[in-house]
Amino acid sequence: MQNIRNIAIIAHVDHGKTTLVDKILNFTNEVNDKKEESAELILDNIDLERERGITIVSKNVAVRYKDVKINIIDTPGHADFGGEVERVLKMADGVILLVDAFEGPMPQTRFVTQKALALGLKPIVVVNKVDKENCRPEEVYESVFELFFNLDATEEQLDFPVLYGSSKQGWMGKDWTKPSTDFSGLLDAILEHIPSAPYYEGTLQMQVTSLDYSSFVGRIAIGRVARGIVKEGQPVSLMKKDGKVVKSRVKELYTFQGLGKIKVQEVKSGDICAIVGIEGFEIGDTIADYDHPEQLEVIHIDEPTMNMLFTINNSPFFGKEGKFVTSRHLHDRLHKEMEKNLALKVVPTDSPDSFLVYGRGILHLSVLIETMRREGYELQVGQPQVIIKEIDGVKNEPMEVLVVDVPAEVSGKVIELVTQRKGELLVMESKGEMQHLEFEIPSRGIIGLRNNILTATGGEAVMAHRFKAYEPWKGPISGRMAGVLVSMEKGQTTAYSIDKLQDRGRFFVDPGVEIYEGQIVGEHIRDNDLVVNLVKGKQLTNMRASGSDDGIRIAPAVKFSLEESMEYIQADEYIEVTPKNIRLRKIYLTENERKVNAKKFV
Ligand SMILES: Nc1nc2c(ncn2[C@@H]2O[C@H](COP(=O)(O)OP(=O)(O)OP(=O)(O)O)[C@@H](O)[C@H]2O)c(=O)[nH]1
Ligand SMILES: [Mg+2]
Repeated sequence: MQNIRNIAIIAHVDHGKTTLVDKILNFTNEVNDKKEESAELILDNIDLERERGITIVSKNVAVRYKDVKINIIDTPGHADFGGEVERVLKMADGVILLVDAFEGPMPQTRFVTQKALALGLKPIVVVNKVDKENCRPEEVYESVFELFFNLDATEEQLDFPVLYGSSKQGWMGKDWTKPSTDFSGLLDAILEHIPSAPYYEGTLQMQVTSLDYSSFVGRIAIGRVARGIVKEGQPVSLMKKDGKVVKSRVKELYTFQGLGKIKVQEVKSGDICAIVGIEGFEIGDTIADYDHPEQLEVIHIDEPTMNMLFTINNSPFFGKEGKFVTSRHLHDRLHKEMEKNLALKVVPTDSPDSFLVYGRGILHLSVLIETMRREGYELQVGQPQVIIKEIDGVKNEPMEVLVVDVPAEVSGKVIELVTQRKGELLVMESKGEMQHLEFEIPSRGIIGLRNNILTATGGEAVMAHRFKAYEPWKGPISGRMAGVLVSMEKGQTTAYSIDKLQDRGRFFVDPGVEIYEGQIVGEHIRDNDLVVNLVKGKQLTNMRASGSDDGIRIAPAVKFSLEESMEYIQADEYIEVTPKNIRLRKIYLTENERKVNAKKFV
């Protein structure tokens, strides 16, 4: 008799899911007093996840505790990857809902809780980060209870067990004021409250709920065996969403162990496994019996909410900093990405040099662009556009719930900024020493908002948002308030010329940098664009070390991250992305061309 628990860890972004999973892996390794043996590790780790400290794709791990195998699924908390969470919940019988002991439930907490409750999963609530100063674990527990209640949890679900603790310090227990020393409290709660994964007899049924990718074997199908047994070498039927049935064969079979996978001969229903060798599968397909296939209910995948134009780099600096620069390169890379990046769609345009790339939000798209730039690609991207839909003849746009926590004295500024962008204030209450604000706002209005709110609040605001629904168009929202400073010359910037223009705005480039005509070199203090010459200089000043000319003090250049750039540019502008630089530019480089084409962008 197999003894298995399948559990997903869900939470708002940064509430500590991955830290918890990491520490549980450590802890159970110690308990079992042996290191991973003979585990074939084919689990890939993504550089960007490490650097940015966010989870981008969900991961399966498994631990052994008191002779029970616990499959744990770590999920991403950022709203852009919410669709992923919804899918992988299908592999679980229960969830650990993690909530930050200061922040309490946030928009993504609500979303993932709602999905878990609707699937009838058994919840265990963990109030995490009780080591933080100013934390308020009891209040947070109360608000989680309230959240469950508002989401129509059943009596049984409302009776959830709760643990308090600190993933970082490595403990969870019943009383937050009396730290325990390890995770046994939590693991015992899993054994006690999460039902054992049942074995169902019958012909094979397994739904592909996520996928892994290896450069050696290609795409690997991951899912929970719902019925019967799957065996290595077994011929199977792959049942597609559209009803087509394709004959295939299980080449290799793995289950999860620790951080890796181990090769096995067979997997019984109830366990989660990875299958190599199934050609052409998609998420939601059923792997079923060869002769008598029966399909499981198809999973729907979240529609993209945003698109961006990806085009080859045609700036005057084209080809100087990257290895892959042609439209062929761009085309092939984007199509390869679609194999593993489920929520991504690539659509050709009238021009062979450009593609419309559809994704789930700024972060989702920026992760792709950042990855490409590190691989050596040069490309340009346009302003992100939200996807407008016609519903019953009415123009609809995506609306989001926006939550902002700010110190009370600056909350007025935040409300003003959000309201200017057609946001509507729905909730305002105090939370510790902070003011908690909830709005409903068009997705369009959120693009570019973060920068403004952080500036207006001296960096104190904490913001989170997530998609709510499509609703009728809310009318025009003004774009960027400020105009930009555009270079009229190609050449090297001089301290002299930057200094002379300092009262016109703030600059994005330092002295001594190569720029081109049409490049955006700064932000104007007025709302119109201004063409400036940054390359002229007195002969003498040119010769001296940049920035050190007598009597010249230049404010440091403002450097935008890729995401900030994506939120900053307007419809008539591009971001030029190369392995070495992120530059902003006008699509039309000369002032004359811009005048002629101005009408295209209104
Ligand atoms: N003080 C404190 N910090 C913690 C604790 N647990 C996690 N953190 C910190 O919180 C941050 C986010 O932790 P992660 O484990 O990456 O959070 P996550 O929920 O996996 O985040 P996403 O995957 O991006 O949704 C990190 O800086 C952790 O070190 C805790 O118990 N106490
Ligand atoms: Mg994580």
